[in-house]
Amino acid sequence: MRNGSGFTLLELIIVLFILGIVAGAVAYSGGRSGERAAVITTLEEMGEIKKAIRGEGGYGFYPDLGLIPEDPTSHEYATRYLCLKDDGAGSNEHTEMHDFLVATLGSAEADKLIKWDKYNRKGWRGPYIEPDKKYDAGGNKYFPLLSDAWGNYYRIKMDSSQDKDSARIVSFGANGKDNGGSEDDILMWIFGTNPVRLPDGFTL
Ligand SMILES: [Ca+2]
Repeated sequence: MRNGSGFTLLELIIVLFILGIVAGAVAYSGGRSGERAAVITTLEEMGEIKKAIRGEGGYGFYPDLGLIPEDPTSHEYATRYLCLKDDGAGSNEHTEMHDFLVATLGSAEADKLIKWDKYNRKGWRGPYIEPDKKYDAGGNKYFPLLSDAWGNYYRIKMDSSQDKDSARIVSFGANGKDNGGSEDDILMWIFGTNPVRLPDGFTL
């Protein structure tokens, strides 16, 4: 049953079917490479966070304060403490940092650590990391919470509070859900000997 155009309906269907497969394959490979780039970007950012906490040449959140940044009530806000700027007593960021130190160490220690002591080489001298600044609707600057390539906040987790060797930076990965360190979750230990946990099936 040939018609004038030289194609049978069956041939046309086969051609369209093959085109569909090709288009699907292209979209899939594009999606996969995008996902790969997202994992790599996330790992790079986690590396920056790790460096800000560990410090280099004695300058870092941990060497300065003897603490891992964590929020007593929510892991979501942990990385924020790395971004706060010491711009003098009375400023919002100074107060926020002081509150964190009080909650973690009590007020006597907090009062000591809130300022840099050059003789003992201890105390706060943030920021330790500078994420892109953002502005709210009123034009006021605020620090965004650091988030991974999928827009979810990094967590800092420890097996128990201030258990330094178990401290890791956590991204929930592409699905944005906490899989407890399995599936697509990405983990980077800050001090431990096991450096990173990559998503299932992912190789660098
Ligand atoms: Ca996940």
